[in-house]
Amino acid sequence: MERGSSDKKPTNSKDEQLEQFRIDNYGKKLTTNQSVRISNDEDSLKAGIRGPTLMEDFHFREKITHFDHERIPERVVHARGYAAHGVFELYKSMKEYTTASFLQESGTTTPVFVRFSNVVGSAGSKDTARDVRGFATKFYTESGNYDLVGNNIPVFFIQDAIKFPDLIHAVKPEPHNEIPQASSAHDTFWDFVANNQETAHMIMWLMSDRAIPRSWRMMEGFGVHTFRFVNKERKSTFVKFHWKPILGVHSLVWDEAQIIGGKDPDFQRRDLWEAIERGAYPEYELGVQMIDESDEFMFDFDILDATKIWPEEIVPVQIIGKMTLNKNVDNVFAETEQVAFHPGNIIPGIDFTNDPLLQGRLFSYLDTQLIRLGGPNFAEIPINRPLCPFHNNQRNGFSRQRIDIGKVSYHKNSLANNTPSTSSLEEGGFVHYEEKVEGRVIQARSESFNDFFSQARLFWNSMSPPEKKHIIDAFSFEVGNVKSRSVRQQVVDMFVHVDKQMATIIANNTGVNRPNGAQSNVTASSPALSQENTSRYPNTLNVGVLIGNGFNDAEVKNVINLLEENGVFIHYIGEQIGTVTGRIGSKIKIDETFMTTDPVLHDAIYVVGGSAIDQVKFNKNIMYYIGGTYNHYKPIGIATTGEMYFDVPNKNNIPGVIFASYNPNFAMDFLNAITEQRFWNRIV
Ligand code: HDE
Repeated sequence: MERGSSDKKPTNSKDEQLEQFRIDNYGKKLTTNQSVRISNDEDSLKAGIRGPTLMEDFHFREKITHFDHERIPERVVHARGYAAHGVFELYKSMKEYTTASFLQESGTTTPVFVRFSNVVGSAGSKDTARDVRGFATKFYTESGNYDLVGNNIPVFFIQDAIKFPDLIHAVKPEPHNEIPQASSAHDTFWDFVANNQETAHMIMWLMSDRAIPRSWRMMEGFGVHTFRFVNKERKSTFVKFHWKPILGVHSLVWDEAQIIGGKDPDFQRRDLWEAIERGAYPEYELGVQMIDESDEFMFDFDILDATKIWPEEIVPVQIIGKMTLNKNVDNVFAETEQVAFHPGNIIPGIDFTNDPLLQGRLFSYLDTQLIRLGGPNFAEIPINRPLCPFHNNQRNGFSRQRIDIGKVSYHKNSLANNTPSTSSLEEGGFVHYEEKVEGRVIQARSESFNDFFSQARLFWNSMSPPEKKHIIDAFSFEVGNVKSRSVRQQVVDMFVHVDKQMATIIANNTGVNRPNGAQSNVTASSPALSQENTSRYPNTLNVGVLIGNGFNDAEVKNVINLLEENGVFIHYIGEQIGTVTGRIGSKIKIDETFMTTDPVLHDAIYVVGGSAIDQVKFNKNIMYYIGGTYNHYKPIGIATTGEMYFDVPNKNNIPGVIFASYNPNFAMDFLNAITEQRFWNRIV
């Protein structure tokens, strides 16, 4: 029996608000939108049983017309996305720095809605493209909606919003043939990069493992820009926002990401959906970096430049709260597609800075939403409604839902006692921060924005050897796909400023001359940038168990129990959907066959083996799964009954391959290997 969620208890105040809009069609009579009951939904009204369809068939016309208009424009960027509901809980009062209502008392909880997205691909493209991930959070606070519209990379390609259309035109499929989809590996993108060298730092991140996250649950989020906190005394502090995933930051391997794109284009949305459905709620801590206004010019980078980070070792991240995503949407169109994020949605206690990238964004979001959501009334769409009611003199427009009563719709007035009335600062009115500004009207960029390579090199210096190798491989793939030799040469000549050895290998791999320029002389590194130093847990990693009949009941049970106790997700993979039976009769339900899944879709495999109807094919499949898992550096556990599939000398010296025979600690060793996740020192 399939039912909507309207019979479930609301999880928080936003959920309660949404509840009044949810419709459960289960068990109801079919009607038109005018509520007229329908007697036939199979055949249109015709003049004669084999005759033409009649115009007067109002049900047919209404049904088809509605269908014809079902699509709205996809987002011009971040078109492919997926969202979930949750809650943010404050650990630590930030009263000293800000009056933002949701940051006042520790323990305060605020409903949130989060949309993750890919920037480049169309709505129907694949999840695992090499790309920046959007990480947009709407906080439904008591003083209005606050949107933190961030990415999973802390810097951006460009410094001024006026260049955004150029960047996006260059990275999207080329206009003459609409190729390639969801990929930056083509001429126009790299031509843009080489001719706009402020991109250098961002490109290092984009070529790194950060651009192919294992899961949205395992990536960081960043507000990117410098914002302000403003406190009761109207003192402002510069602030950058960070989301830190509790599970640590983990990535796919590029070859794996490409295969997943075909095997399961929905890999990341499925991962989020399933984790939430299973109650393994994704969690992220909110961190802030703060710089006192008086220290604005203390750094060797401009704090208004969105191509720069504030290294965590210089400006520490203070953790102030935690967000938990605990509910999937009921309807992707109504919620995920219609949600409208806007960095301009701020609340008292938070304010903007003069970052020219942020300033431009403040115009773009509302503007794009006017066309995407069909007019100015989209704040009335349930997912976009604030929790507190809103009152103003705005009226009319397409699809107005509310019925504002009375004849007064202007300010100031006497007929309605001058209401709705404005609020003073003390009453919670938003008062813009009174920043002192002076200067000439000028179209130019501050010289303090001119250092493009120091932090790009800082990033490179901070990478572990496997991470550096992945970056070189990514460049070799991306630039190798560029047809213009001149562009390939320009890219190599640009990235020599980051690292000469790196650029030389890329030059060799892409058939251009070795670069002559000099690399930046930065020697510092920032350990916080390397994923090598992240946390590792087995929770929610998924292990494919390759199993047939005749397994060792006690051995398998013991291993699976330990993995499940530690939060590992188990998927039994066999010859056919059904059950397999152990030596002493225990039954295991097979969830997936070798055909329906693939080694790229699992974080590790446990090779149990056994007997099958077509033993030759069964064995061949197991060998394929071992090969795929091994080549992507992932853990492999070999049961005593699986030995024959991995018959090599020196068994104990293969990184991340754990054998059960003669090993009383097999289950724990395998669990530790799963937790480790990748074994980069493996020879593949
Ligand atoms: Fe966006 N961006 N952006 N962006 N952005 C949009 O707004 C834009 C930038 C980000 O899940 C659009 O409603 C400009 C930085 C996310 O619905 C659009 C510039 C960051 C999302 C737009 C930037 C972002 C968007 C398209 C250059 C990270 C998806 C649809 C200054 C801090 C939100 C829409 C969602 C979406 C404009 C740069 C994050 C066109 C002009 C930097 C997460 O308005």
